[in-house]
Amino acid sequence: MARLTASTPLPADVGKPGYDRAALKPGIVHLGLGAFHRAHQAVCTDAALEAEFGDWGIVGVSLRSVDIVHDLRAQDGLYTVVARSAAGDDARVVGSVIRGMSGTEDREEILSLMAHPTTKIVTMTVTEKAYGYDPGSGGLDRKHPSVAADLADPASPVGVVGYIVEGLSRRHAVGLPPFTVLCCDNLPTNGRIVRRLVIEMAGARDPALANWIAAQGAFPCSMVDRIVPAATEETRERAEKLLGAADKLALDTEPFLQWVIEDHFISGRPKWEAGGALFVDDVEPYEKMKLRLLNGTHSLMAYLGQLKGLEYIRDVMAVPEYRALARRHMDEARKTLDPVPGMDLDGYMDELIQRFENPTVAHKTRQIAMDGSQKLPQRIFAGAAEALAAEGDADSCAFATALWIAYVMRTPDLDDPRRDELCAAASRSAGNDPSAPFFELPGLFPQALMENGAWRARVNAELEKLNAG
Ligand code: CS2
Repeated sequence: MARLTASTPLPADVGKPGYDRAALKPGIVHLGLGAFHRAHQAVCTDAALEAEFGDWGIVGVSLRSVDIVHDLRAQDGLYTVVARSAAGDDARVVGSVIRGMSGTEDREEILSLMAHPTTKIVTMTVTEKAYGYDPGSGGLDRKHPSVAADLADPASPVGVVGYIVEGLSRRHAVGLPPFTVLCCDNLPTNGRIVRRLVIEMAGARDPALANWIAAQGAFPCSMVDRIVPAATEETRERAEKLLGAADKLALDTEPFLQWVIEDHFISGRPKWEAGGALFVDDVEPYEKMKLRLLNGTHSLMAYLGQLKGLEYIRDVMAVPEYRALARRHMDEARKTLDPVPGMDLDGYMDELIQRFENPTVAHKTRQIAMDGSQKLPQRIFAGAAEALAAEGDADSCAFATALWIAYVMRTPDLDDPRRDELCAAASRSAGNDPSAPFFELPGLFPQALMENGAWRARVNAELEKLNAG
């Protein structure tokens, strides 16, 4: 079957870019061309362009992979997103990504584009582990491979922070304003974290550059939400049937999309509100809500599913006892949240349950279970520490922690950047304090949890139950 390209005639029931794509010029460089970006920000940008056309085309950069970039070129930047629910499939061909580039093949071109006057915003979705953030110091983890490489050779970056610093440095050198840096990863106060990492790395090469970024830069925080499972052969086959053309980049997702952004942009932005984005003064309450209610519960279910042999989140939700555990976790996490402006938290939680149950979304527990060391601090541990400080209940967080430890102990091919340390901890686990080697890992648990004997005993009790069962 012929490949999807700009000249493919699309069926009437498939959504398509409602603007003159040939006239679209780049204004955004996006780092991290994975499924999440393509089904979230790119979709929202498509709607923004339709509502108010402007020079906001996205040049998508994959820092490592070349295949996706080649596929994108072969399809003129086009791909399909199918929003799936029990009510049916809603397919849309997205046009906002006008080009792909790969860090492996096109580094110089990427940096030139970042330093070009037309680039107004650099956005990213590179996952938690890519930043080289040291939660202990709040700054750069100088042992992180790409951080170390970019500190040693800043003009030829390989990591996300290195690219941003080199791009900003080139703009500084020619008297251009900085681009706005918009982080779209699941980190709390993501903009503030990235700002600190960028300024620290810039300061290591040129204090004047760091001062300029600190004074002139903009790093709005944002909370992003859409469940986007990794694409499979089935995803591609479905898209092919809907389109009548082959699409190697097709994605399945859910109908839901949320994006909450601090409205602080140096040189303008697309009309993202047309795609459902909400602009607010302070994203933090929304981030906490999402990280603790959605992502925390997701992680709990992912480890539970992995331990019980359940492949998808929807399978975990189909077991009444496990569904109740998900609900219990949300009820506990909710108590640690401040009011969230304009949000009805009960309604949000009910909707989450429905989203997790969506029978048409095949979200693998294995996918969510990866990188636990990078995810649990903000999803589980921070909320547990706050709940205990307020003399509240953190039993479900103890249960989630025990599930993760049991999963680490039983998974020989663990997918986590701290794999070696975690496996070493697992091999030291023994006696009546089996979680102790995990609590000893640096920069993982907050001090308050490390020092809370009663909560640790609870983790151990849950772990023993899991190990016995
Ligand atoms: C998931 C998230 O993989 C994971 O860890 O919890 O990717 C989740 O699906 C998204 O944050 C939803 O917005």
